Amino acid sequence: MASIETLKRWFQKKEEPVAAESSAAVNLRRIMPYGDRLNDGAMQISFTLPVENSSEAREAAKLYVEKLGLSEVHVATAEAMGMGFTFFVVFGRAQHALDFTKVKVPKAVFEKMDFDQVCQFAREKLKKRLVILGATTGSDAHTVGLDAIMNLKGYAGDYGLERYPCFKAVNLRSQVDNAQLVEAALEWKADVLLISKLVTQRGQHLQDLKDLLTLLKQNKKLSQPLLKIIGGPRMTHAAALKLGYDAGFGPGTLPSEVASFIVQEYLKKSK
Ligand code: B12
Repeated sequence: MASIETLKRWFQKKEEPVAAESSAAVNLRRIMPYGDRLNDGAMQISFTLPVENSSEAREAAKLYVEKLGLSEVHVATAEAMGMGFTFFVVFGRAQHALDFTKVKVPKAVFEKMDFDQVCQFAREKLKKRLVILGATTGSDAHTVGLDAIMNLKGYAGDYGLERYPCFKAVNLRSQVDNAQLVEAALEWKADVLLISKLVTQRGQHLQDLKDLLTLLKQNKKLSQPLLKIIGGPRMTHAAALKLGYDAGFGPGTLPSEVASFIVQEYLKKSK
């Protein structure tokens, strides 16, 4: 384990005048990791190697990070992780800079509204109580994300969809089969499907999501329009669109954002 003094020395190695540093403006066309000084490239990486903790293991961790292109590599922590595995925390300096102005991330386009605004919008423009079915599908047993969006009490001080009088929100919970979900959509005459996916081993979540779309397309008795929205910590809007869904929501999503998207998108699609 590295001492605090060693780490301090590591961070302070680049001797640049502090005054010049603090007055320097961030150049968004050339951003770099920041540790102690702007643009010092300092990064912390953690990973596990399948070897016993030893001085050779620590050297291997250092060599591996150097192979990734980092310089001034320093192994800060090496901890045994059960038999034959060691966990490392390593510092190093990156060389590369990135043009932040060129980074583009597609996001669902909608106006963010609060609880009352969503209800008013639905009352005035939809004139219909939307039926929303939520499920975590396939083998996935994670329910917390979907519950955060749907539960009456809500998430982060934001009411869940079950609270909205303009929605009939039904949470089918976890490990729901694609076929079961389609049946439920028919039975409830669903207008919106909310699918949560957390477990992503070997891309199985993508296959499940593709299979669900195929099943939905085959069934001509489903309500139209039918919004299909997916979410989860590894989900992005771009990935959802690529799969053929209407939107994808990732970490930190609030129920009111999903509610806002639903009412606005439903109106667009029903015209
Ligand atoms: C709690 C938890 C569990 C609990 C789940 C309890 C429950 N009832 O949900 C239990 C212990 C059962 C569990 C089991 C497993 N888990 Co687990 N689990 C977690 C953990 C710690 C937290 C997940 C969570 O609740 N997050 C909080 C919610 C609020 O966040 P969220 O899901 O991101 O949701 C937000 C957004 O993504 C979005 N959202 C989510 N869904 C939806 C849906 C829609 C429609 C919309 C609009 C938005 C939306 O809105 C939410 C609010 O902002 C994560 C690690 C982590 N820190 O994330 C691992 C994690 C998800 N689990 C993982 C794994 C591997 C497993 C197991 C396979 C472990 C095992 N070997 O047995 C099993 C799988 C069981 C199964 N069959 O699914 C991995 C998944 C890795 C991967 N790439 O697939 C993680 C990432 C841990 C890790 N780093 O390895 N797990």
